[in-house]
Amino acid sequence: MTDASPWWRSAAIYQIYPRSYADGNADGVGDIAGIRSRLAHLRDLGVDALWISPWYVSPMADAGYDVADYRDIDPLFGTLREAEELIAQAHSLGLRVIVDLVPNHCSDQHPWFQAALTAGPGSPERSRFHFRPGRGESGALPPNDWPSHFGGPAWQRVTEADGTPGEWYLHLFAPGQPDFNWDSPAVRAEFESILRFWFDRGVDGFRIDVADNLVKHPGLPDLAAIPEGAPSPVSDQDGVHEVYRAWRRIADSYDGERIFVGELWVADRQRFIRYLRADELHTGFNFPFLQAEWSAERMRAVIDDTLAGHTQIGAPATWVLSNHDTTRHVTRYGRADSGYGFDRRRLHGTPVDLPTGTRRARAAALLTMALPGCVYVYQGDELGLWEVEDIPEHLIQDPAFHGTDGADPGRDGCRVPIPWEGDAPPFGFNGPDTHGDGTEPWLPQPAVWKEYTVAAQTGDPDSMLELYRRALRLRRAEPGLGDGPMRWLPTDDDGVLAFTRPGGLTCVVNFSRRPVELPPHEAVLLSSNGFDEGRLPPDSTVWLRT
Ligand code: TEU
Repeated sequence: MTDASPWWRSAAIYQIYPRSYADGNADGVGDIAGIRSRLAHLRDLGVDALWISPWYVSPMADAGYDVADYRDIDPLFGTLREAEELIAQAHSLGLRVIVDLVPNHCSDQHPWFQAALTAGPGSPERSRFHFRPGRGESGALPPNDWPSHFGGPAWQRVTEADGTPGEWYLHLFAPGQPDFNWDSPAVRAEFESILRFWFDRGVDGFRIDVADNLVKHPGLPDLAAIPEGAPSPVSDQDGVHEVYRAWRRIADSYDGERIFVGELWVADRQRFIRYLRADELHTGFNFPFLQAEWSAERMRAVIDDTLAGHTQIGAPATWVLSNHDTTRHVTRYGRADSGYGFDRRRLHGTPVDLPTGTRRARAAALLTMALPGCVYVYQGDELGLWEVEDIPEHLIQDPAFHGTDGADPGRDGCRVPIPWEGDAPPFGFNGPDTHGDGTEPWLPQPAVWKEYTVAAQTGDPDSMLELYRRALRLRRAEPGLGDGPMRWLPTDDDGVLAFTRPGGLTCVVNFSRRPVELPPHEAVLLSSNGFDEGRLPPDSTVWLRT
């Protein structure tokens, strides 16, 4: 990490899911006051930046990913003033702030969508969205065969002003999330203005929600009409790159390296890196890495593929283990099938070996922090939290659950409020003075999390939290970590990965079932799970000075 390299090529970035981080007004839902009261945790952890999931005005049809006003804060979370104060406070602690931008769709309560409903078919107001007549004699069938990610068709029929059933609008996600029409100049201008609004307030960057989905194939063709192997009509259309070129010009017009990170579910690496060309986005989430099973072969393949692609384009890689949409990795790595392929339905409730998942999560943390590029920490990763799979159904809020009548267990299991301190729920979630009383957190926390609170883990050398703190501190101090080259080292065992970084830092990961000899070294800098008679035990990582 040289001084000349911009911050975003090496950063450790912490994801805050605001409704579950900390609750400042004790109403059971996290908020900006809560984040501000717990910012010191992030400073002590040693991250460089925080990314805050959406905090804008929203009816919460999808936990804030349905935005009704992009320039104000939802009262559930606080006020615009508080957001500005949070940005300033974070900056004073040396933390950068990335906000979440949701450009693919808004809320059905957004004034533009409300105006589109009123204005009627053929109006300029409707041209900002994808309105179409239905199929069939009376237009009672959806305009095409696209499914929504949250179950059912991606189309909802509206009632026109005269009370008759009318056109349909496209929503790739919940019905409360109408998709914008990115062919509309008004939509493009609006988002450029929104970028400026937040850049003017000092934010250091944007995470772009479903960044590859904005532009749709013209004509919105049926999926059934797309030849096998042809590109999807809803994702990764070539036209989307022009949007990001325009955004990059705006970011570059501000001082201080303002950045974009794209949520890009683009599996083809060559297609993925096109988003990271020098005049487009700075970085994108490396989901193939998140999805990989816990095996040396698979991990090495995905690391090689990642680095080959990113080197080709000159962009830094990112390493992500979990986020607010995916099964927590302690749980994933504790399952016989440790990959992630959006198959929550298949894997939910299948056996989990938490001790093994936790060992592997520790090893994975050190692996990600030793790899070249940026590393992401999802709130609770640093506490070793796992997916909560027994949330009572009546408390589940995720539209992925409700839209599929529960066939998809949804994502609330990785969104359970953070345990901060104390012996009983809400574990200080709604303030240090209110444990044991006050309003219940919006999702219940497991009672055993009393051993996983920030307070309980602080000072315990064996805790996940202290491992993260030590690792992040070392990562910052070691000039060879973060951005820069890495070189694989040969190993005797094909269940072991070893690589070295500049400055003589070697990282060894043992995926095998046997303890393995360490390569020659001067010193042990950090180990995820200790040693077994001087050898590296299974499911462990060590950082060596060589
Ligand atoms: O997620 C987009 C996405 O493709 C998935 O991760 C999605 O959560 C999954 O398909 C649902 O089963 C982003 C946000 O991260 C997610 O929280 C939002 O729900 C979604 O976009 C819509 O804004």
